[in-house]
Amino acid sequence: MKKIALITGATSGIGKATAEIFAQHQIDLIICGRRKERLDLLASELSSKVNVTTLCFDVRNKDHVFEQISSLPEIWKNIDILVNNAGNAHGLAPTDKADLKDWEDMIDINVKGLMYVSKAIIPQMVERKTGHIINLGSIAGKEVYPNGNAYCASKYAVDALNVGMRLDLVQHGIKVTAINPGLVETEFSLVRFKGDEERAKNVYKGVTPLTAQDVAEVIYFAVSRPAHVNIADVILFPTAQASSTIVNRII
Ligand code: NDP
Ligand code: 8X3
Repeated sequence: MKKIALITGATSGIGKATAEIFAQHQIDLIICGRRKERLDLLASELSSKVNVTTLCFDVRNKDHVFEQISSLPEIWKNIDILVNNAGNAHGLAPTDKADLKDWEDMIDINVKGLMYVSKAIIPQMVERKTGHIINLGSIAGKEVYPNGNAYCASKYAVDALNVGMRLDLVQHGIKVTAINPGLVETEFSLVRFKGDEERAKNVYKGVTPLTAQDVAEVIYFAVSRPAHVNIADVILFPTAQASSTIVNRII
């Protein structure tokens, strides 16, 4: 039977690449993000392959998240796969200098946003005794690095929520998977450095980083395992990376 996936942050990077690979494998899509034009464009590109609908919301807006998800027509309500991907880093500065608003945004988006979307979708999975939740963590949620402070805290929270979901939802037959990448070249660094293209490019200087497609392939691998197999937790690095801080740059 055809499955339905809801992907947050599908307008760019890992979320967009995941939507594309899911469409190639006949998974119907609910694609989400704030940038409506991008959602509409992606929907029109993928709708020759699968059924696609869009939901435009900011994951920080709790009421809007619940309204949008409950507004889905009946045929879209049975979501089999939730990809909790929306998120970003904002800033890279030491604790004493970091912007408090950046810190608040990362907690509001990466942690609270993921909680709102999950709480809006999990009840029907519990009722149907099936479902698969993919949470995008990060190596930043396994090892803190200098100046990573609140971004790392947000991804450590995702790591804990991932384990918590798996422990609590196992009795309902729901799979929960964490995908924790290292360096992936997307719009991530451009957002982190507030549009500073030079600084964003430097993050990947001398390395071949992962692509969004590399991560999406691992996500598709996880969702395409047989019913009795759950990929619980994956760390995914470019070959040149060994930890949050050890990167073999050839410059
Ligand atoms: P991108 O910046 O390319 O994509 C981020 C996506 O999140 C966009 O689609 C954006 O959509 C969405 N998003 C951001 N803020 C909000 C919001 N407030 N409400 C709704 N959607 C939002 O980055 P990546 O693809 O790299 O990041 C995806 C995930 O992967 C994130 O959780 C990130 O932390 C994680 N990750 C990334 C790594 C990397 O090196 N790139 C490594 C490890 C993990 P829109 O702006 O349209 O709302
Ligand atoms: C993104 C990877 O190392 O920039 O989560 O934090 S890193």
